[in-house]
Amino acid sequence: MYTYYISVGSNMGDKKGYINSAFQSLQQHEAVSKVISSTLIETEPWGYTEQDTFVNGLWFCESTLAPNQMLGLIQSLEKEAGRERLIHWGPRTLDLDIILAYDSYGNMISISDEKLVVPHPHFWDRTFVLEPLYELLPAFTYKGMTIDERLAQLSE
Ligand code: PH2
Ligand code: MG
Ligand code: MG
Repeated sequence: MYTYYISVGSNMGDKKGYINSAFQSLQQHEAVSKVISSTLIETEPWGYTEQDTFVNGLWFCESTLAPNQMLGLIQSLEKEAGRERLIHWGPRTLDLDIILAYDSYGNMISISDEKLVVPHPHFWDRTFVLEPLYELLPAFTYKGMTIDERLAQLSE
C-alpha cells in the first residue's frame, strides 16, 4: 500500500467542475481508497503570470498502485478533463502532480527518472501547495523546517 499527496490545479473554464469530477473518478477507482481533499483555494499564477487565477488544492489517498502507475492514472484524469500541453506552466483545465509518496512503512519515496520526480521539485517553493499541505499534514517537516516556518520565509 502506498500513500500519496497529489496537488490539483485548474485555471481554465469550469475550474472547480474539472477538479470535482476528477476527484470523483479517483474515489471510484478500485485501486484507490480513503481519498481526502483539502479546501480548494483561489491563487495567483506562479511562474508564468500572464494567465487566469487558479483554483488549487491537495488530495490525500491510499492506493495499491505504485508511483509510476499512479502517474498513469492521474494523467488519464487530466486527459479526461481535456488537458492539452501547450505552454510550460501555462493555462490548464486540470493539473495533477504527485507531490509526496510514502511506502507502506511510512517511509518517504524518492524517485528521479525521466517521467517522474518525487518529491515534486518545486513543492517547497509554492504557497499554493504548502497551504493545503498544512491543512492536511500540519506536523510535516522538510529540510529541518515546518510548513509554518517555510510559509513565513516565503512571504518575507
Ligand atoms: N501550476 C503551475 C504554474 N503556476 N500557479 C498557481 N497559482 N497554481 C498552479 O497550480 C500553478 C501555477 C505549473 O504546474
Ligand atoms: Mg504542476
Ligand atoms: Mg503537472
